[in-house]
Amino acid sequence: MTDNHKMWADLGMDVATHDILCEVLPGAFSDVFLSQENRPKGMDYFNMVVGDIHGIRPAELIEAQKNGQKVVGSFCIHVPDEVVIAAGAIPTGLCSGSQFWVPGGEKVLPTATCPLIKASLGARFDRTCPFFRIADLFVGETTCDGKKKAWEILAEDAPMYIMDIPQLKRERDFKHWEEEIRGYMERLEELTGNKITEESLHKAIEIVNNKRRALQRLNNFRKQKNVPISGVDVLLIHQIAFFDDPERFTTMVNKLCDELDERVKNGVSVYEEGSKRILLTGTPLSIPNWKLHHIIETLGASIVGEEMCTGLRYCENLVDEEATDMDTMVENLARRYLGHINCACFTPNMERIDDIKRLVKEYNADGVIDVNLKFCNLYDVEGLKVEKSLREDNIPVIGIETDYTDEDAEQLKTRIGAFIEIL
Ligand code: BJ8
Repeated sequence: MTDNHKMWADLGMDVATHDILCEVLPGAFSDVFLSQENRPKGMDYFNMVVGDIHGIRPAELIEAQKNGQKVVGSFCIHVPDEVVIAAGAIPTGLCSGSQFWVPGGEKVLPTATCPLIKASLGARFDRTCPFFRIADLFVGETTCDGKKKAWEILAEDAPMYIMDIPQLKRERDFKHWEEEIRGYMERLEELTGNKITEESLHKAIEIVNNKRRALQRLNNFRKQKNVPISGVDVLLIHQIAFFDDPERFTTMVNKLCDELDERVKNGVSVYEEGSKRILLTGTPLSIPNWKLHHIIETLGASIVGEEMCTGLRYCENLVDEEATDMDTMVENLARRYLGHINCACFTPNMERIDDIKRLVKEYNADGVIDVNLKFCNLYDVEGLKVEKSLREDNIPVIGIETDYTDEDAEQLKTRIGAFIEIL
C-alpha cells in the first residue's frame, strides 16, 4: 500500500474505485499537457502538483489539521478566501470537473443538472475525492437553482454553511452581501476558535491580492503578438489556484512569469505564426476539464483569454488594500466580491458583455467561443444576449454546449474547426 493509499483509506475513501480514476488521469494529463512542444520550464511545478493532486496537497491539509488548523471548502468565486485565511483556516476549492464523478451525482440529482454540480456531489457521496473528505466545512452559495437545491442534499452528509448572494447589484444588495460576509466570519471564528482581527484580515487581503497580481501578470503575456505560453497551461494554473497554498502558488507563478519575460524578449511563441486568437467566455472549467482547450489548440488556434471563473473573472480585480479598519475592509470585500464578478446569476448582467468586448480588444482576439455546460440555464439563456451583442459589434462568435464526456469531441472539432476557418 502506498502512502497515498493509506491516507485515502484513513480518510474513509472508496480506494478501489478511486484507483480507477488514478489509472486514467496520468494518461489524460500526458496527452493534453506533456505532448505540447516548447513548454516553459516553470510548468514543471504545476505538472508536479497536478501529477499528484490527490496526494501532495491533501497530505499538507491533513498535516495542518493535525496542528489544529481547519480546512474550508467552497464552490464559487463569490465566496471570499480572505476571511478564511484571516481566521487561521485554509481555503480550498471543491468544484469537480471530471465525468468520473457524474454518475455518483446522478444517484441523488436529476440527470438534467449541470455536470459541475453532479460531479461535486458524486465526489462526496462516492467517497472518491480526498478534498471532499478533508474539508471541515463546506460553503455553498445561492447563485443558481441547481446549486441551491444540491446543498440541501449535500447537507445530509457534510457540514454545510450557506451564503445568500444577492442577484442584483443595488446599494442595498451590497449591504446585504456585507452582512453575509460578516455572518461567514462569525461562523469561521466559531469553527476555528480564532478571532479575525484587523491585522489578520489585512494580511489575508494582501496574500490573496498578491496571488491575483501574479495571475494578472501571467495573463498579460497573452496580450503579446508572440504568446509565450499555451492557453491550456494557463487554464491549468488557474485551476490549481483554487487548491494550492496561496503564497507558494504566487511565488511559483511569478517565477514562471520571469521565464516568460525572457521568452518575450526573444520573441518566443508557443503558437504558429498567424494562428487565430480565441477568447473563451461562459461557465467555469474545473479541474480536470481540459477538453475544450485541448480541442481548440490542437486545431491550431490559440486561446488568449478566458472570461470565466477559471480565468480572468477570478483574478482581474483586487480588494482595496488602503483600509486597515474592520468595517471598511469588510465593505471593500463586499464591493469586490459582489461588484466585480459578472456571473450570469445577476440580472441584468450587461457588465459581462462589456467585459467580453473589452477583453477582445485587450487580448486582440479574432473570435469568441461562448461555452455552456449542459443544463446550465443561466449561461444558456444569457448566451443569446451575449452572442447577439457581439455580432452587432462585428465580433465573430460561436456558442457551444458541452459536458464532461468525450462523446461530442468529434462534433466539437468540426464546428470549432469551421469557426476558426472563417476568422
Ligand atoms: S460566479 S459561474 S463559480 S456560480 S455551471 S453550477 S451556474 S448550473 S458554476 Fe459559478 Fe460562482 Fe457563477 Fe462562477 Fe450553476 Fe451553471 Fe452549473 Fe455553475
